[in-house]
Amino acid sequence: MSDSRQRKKSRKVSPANTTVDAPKKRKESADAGTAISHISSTFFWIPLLISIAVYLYLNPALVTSFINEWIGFSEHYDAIPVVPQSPVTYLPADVGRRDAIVSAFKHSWHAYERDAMGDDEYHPLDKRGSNLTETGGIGYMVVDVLDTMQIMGLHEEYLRARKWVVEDLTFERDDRFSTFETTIRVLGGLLSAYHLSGNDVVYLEKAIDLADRMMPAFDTEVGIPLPVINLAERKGYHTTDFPGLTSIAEIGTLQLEFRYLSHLTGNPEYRKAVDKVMQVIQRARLSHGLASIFISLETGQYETSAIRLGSRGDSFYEYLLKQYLQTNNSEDIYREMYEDAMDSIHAHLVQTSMGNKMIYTSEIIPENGADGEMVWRLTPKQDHLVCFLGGSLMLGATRTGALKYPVSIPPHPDELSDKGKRDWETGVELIKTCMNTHDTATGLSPEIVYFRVASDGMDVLPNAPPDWYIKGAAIGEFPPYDARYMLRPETVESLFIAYRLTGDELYRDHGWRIFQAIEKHCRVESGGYTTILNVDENPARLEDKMETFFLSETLKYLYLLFESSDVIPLDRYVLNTEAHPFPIIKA
Ligand code: DMJ
Repeated sequence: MSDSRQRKKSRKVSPANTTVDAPKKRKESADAGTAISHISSTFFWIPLLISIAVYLYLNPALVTSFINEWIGFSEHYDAIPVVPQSPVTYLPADVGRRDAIVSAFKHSWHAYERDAMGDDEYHPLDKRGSNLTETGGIGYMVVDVLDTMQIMGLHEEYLRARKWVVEDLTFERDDRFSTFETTIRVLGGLLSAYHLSGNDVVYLEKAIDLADRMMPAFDTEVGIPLPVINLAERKGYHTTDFPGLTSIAEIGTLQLEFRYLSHLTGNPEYRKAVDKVMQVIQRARLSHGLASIFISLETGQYETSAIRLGSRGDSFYEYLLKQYLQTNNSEDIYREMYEDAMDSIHAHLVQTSMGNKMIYTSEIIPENGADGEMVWRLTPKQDHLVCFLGGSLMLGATRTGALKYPVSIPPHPDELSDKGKRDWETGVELIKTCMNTHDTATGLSPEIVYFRVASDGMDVLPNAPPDWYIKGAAIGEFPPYDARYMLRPETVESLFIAYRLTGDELYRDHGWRIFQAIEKHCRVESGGYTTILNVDENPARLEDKMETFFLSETLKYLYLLFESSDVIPLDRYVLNTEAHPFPIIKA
């Protein structure tokens, strides 16, 4: 039974029963029939109306969904409900902050529309667009951003974007595109736009066309997809940098999209292709349970390479949990793989910093030892990308680590298993650490930080930072790559999840501070936002690029952080790694 239907049922039964019983008793002791009738009518209707008013006050989602339905907007959130949402789970919007995020979105989108409509990427300083290849755009920006406009209720902008999809979007492009990026941004964007539009078939047709062009990438020896695809040729390719190899994030972050497409079309081939990839990954498990970033396309075995939760590794771990959630917690194999991975992360990668005892994650890197043998070195390096993990661990704790479901908001310790408590605590601490990396001249976090360890020799330096530093950053020199902030979403993604799971205003305050820092240092007055080269430089030097994930993820997560919790509720949606919401489906 649906969530709202269940609520409607209880509204009809319980208040009416109690109010009808009370006047009946009075009737037995009264003499005048007319007076009884008047009193009973008064005592019937007033408590009933009060009960309904109280009930609606505690369940504002009922009112909003009724209004949405009335104005024809209901399909946007009409997903399959998994569990009834308890009234105490409702978190109201912070309207002022939420609307400030919408203004930032408009500031970006209108500039892109003015200067580069339809191009894959946008350069706000030059006021121009560019494409991934010379054959023309594949809707990288427009499609990645459709659902943000739907969620924010930007109807005019959305309709113009939809028109572009109908009239101009084509995947008949004779060049090579990343299998992974095309899946998470374009296929994912089309699928969520399809759902949120109430099944506008335009998006599903485009999604099928795109997926069919990509399917040949899976025709390899063991079934793991080639990292590059020519969309016009319908043919997969190796990369020139790492022929014969692909990365674990690239092959482990396709599953939500292809499975959802199978669900929508009834065609099992998409699902079978990505299921096979998961079987290869499962068979390749290394004894320590962690994934090296590279895997051989020929053998399906891991290559000796770095082990990390950042670039080339990150979203593989994210999708282990989300595959379990997408299938309504029904496929235990993904739960087992996720729990196994989280155990290994805790056993090998989670560390405590020297100064303020902050929790962070290390990488493990293969190197040549003194005798020429291969040795593994623990490296205290954490990418900004790893900041997705705090929220992911907290979300996992309330699902795979829950002793009852749903857990309270925030969960009571009795509601979590020991591993659930462990994951929750690590998640909370990792978010604190990620927030601490915003303690820079701009208030923005660098792309990569190193945590201090005894062997780094930095304790001989005056003013050595107590916990972390940006490697290679020196006053007066061109900033290292690590020092940049490129409008990434991972910290605000975790803040959004943490807020929804705790209701703790601290997370909204953190998100607001990050947004204000973005406004101050990344905003381009003529429109758009851009990358900054050094988070420790104020005023910051700019680099002319506004990534699509700024609009599809960073601003969407910020918007959802300040929006009420009945918009994209986490018990009904799973967000792909590019923040495209898909409804949780029954297996
Ligand atoms: C996004 O494209 C996705 O989140 C991906 O998984 C890795 N990170 C970028 C944004 O930082």
